[in-house]
Amino acid sequence: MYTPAITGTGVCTPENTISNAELVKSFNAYADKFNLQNADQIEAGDVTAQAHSSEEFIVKASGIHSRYVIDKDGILDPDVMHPLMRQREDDEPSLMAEMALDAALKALKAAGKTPADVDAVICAASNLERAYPAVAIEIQELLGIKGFAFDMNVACSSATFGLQLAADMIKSGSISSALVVNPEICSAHLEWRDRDCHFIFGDVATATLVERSEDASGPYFEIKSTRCATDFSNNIRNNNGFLRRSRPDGTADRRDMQFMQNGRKVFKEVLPMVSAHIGSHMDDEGIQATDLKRLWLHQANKSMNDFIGKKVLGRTPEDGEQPNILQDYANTSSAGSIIAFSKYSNDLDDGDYGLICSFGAGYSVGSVIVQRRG
Ligand code: CO8
Repeated sequence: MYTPAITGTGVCTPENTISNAELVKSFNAYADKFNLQNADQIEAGDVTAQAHSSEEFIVKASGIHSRYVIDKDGILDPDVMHPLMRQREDDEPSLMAEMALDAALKALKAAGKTPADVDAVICAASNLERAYPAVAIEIQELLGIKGFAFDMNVACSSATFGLQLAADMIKSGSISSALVVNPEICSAHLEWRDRDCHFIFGDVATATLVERSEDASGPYFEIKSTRCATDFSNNIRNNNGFLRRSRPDGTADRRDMQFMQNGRKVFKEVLPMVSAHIGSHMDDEGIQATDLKRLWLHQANKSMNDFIGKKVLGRTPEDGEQPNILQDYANTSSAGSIIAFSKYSNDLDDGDYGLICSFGAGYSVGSVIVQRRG
């Protein structure tokens, strides 16, 4: 049995940002136009008028102030309201592969390694740019990695589920290292015309290099234990898929072809699930709340994280104990907890424990207990 360790992480952040003020201004312009164009049906009660969004609501309900996106112009154009991305040729790198490549090169650099040191690539994300060939195999090719690669999807929990797979393969000896990459183009499956959710998501890619601890070139985080759990729910759902064309009304623009959620229910049901999951994972590993130096939680909602932090630690977390990045990045699905880990882990001391946890659609929850070494 080998000991798996996180030896490097990387984040690819798009250049464009959208502030809440910009987002609300464009949404409200869209809503006004919609209401004008549909005035007669609204008057007759056949169509519901679009209500305005508000910056105050967004910050209060979510803690989000801004988000990074690949294309800003399309999203903010009241006549478009979605990102515009050019069709790439088949012999060009796909967008997800390009973002993942940037994050992967940063993770390799942080670990002091090259692609020649990597045996496998796992592309774990909440949506894949195409069905096949796997995006992971394209990333493997771009990096010049031998071995194998595959895609997987557990929505917001994709990164922690991917880390469990990588850690288990390294433990067993079937591979000695893996890159787990999480390219998340959430802007392309978010419904920007729905005020209930238009503020929630952003784009980013993260990469985590997992190696045998004995191969680490510098300080690293030993993966002490991982735990994944799922429990079916329709409260976060996206009905887009390859059967779309076969259905009589299967247009690409139907509301349920984008992200759908019952946010209130998710909030109420996922919180106890996550708190209990982390609690029993720590109990089984003999880790006390007082042992934990840091919690890197999924970045969906500030109040949710405040609640989980308090439940896990048994007190209100001190500044920096449970870092949030969602105020700047919004929810970036599986990448969120890895961004937090990447930005806020280097200051831990030898022997310190921390916990990475993601949760979301499925429902799904994944936790990874790590210990700083060196
Ligand atoms: N501006 C003003 N008012 C608004 C707005 C707005 N933008 N939006 C809603 N309101 C109104 C509502 O209409 C409602 O009005 P009323 O009381 O008259 O009905 C009122 O404000 C309150 O609305 P909510 O009850 O919806 O507000 P909440 O306080 O519940 O906050 C949240 C909404 C922020 C969505 C919150 O419920 C939440 O964060 N829930 C948890 C969500 C979560 O964690 N989801 C995980 C999803 S991520 C995941 O699993 C990955 C999926 C794959 C990625 C997809 C990428 C696109």
